[in-house]
Amino acid sequence: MPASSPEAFPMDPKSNSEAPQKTSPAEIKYFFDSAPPLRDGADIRSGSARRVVCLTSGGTTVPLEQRCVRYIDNFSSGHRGAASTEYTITAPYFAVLYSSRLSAFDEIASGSCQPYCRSLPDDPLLKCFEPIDDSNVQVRQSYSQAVKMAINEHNAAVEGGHLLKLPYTTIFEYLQILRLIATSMSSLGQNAMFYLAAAVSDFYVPWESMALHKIQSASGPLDMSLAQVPKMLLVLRKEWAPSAFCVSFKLETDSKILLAKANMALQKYEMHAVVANELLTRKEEVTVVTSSGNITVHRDKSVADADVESPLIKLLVERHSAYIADLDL
Ligand code: 9Z3
Repeated sequence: MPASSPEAFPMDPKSNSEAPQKTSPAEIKYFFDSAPPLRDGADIRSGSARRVVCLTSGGTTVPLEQRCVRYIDNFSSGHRGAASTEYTITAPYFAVLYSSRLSAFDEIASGSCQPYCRSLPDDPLLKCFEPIDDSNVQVRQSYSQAVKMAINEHNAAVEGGHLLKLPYTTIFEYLQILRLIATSMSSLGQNAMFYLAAAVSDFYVPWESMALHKIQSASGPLDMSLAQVPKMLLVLRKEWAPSAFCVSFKLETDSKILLAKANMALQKYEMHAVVANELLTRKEEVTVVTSSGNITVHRDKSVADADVESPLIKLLVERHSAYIADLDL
């Protein structure tokens, strides 16, 4: 008898008894086959309602003193991460955990570029606002649209639970936050994605061998040796979040070595994609290096204000969906 028809389950004469009844696989199948289709079922099946991206941005600092006055920095304006966050939230992702660089000193407000603030000037407080009398300040007309959009879209993303911001400054904070996020996200399996655009220090001073106080110049030229920061990408892949889709970035200034280095990272750290970019052209084009070949993504120059992150995120979202579909088979 077909399991899809109610006749498959004639009433059991003992059905009134107190003994727990065993549910047959046919009953379970009938229940689900005959249930009215779930609203949003397609979204849930495709995983889009549960997908989360951990997106890192900005450059990590390496302090030279525990009570830090001086530090070594890694270049990154944070623009790539901020733009990518905005596009990722509108893609079929439920949430973005955005870890970005805060200023090296608590007293200084600016760190790296933040989502929804890309169209604001560098010093928005001074440029966007004007005092109108002794106690009131207003937004300058020329910036009112940009300020309104930044506040509305940012607040909607945060209040809607789509954007969680986790700031870091030093290499110590960055890697601890990454490990915390990754181990917490491992339960999402293949629905988790890592998009590691932060520029991460290769060398550092281990905390225990670091001077406590400001290094004195009277002692003569500074001669210090830096230890290598342990490579964490393979640990992320193998231990912290083994089923997640992982994208790392490779930055070089010499175009001749860029693709070879990106390929090396792809293989050595078992990334699903490595985005290769050159410092001077990073806003115009990037090459996505994968085991099935390379794809170069360009900014659409025919559109004013177009950026390379829009097609880049589109491509990576497609790749992540294909990765999930493959594992689901
Ligand atoms: C990148 O390559 C980013 O695309 C940029 C973005 C930092 C160039 P901006 O923030 O620039 O928009 O100004 N990030 C990763 C750089 C990095 O440190 N990669 C490591 C490496 O190259 C691997 S994790 O060895």
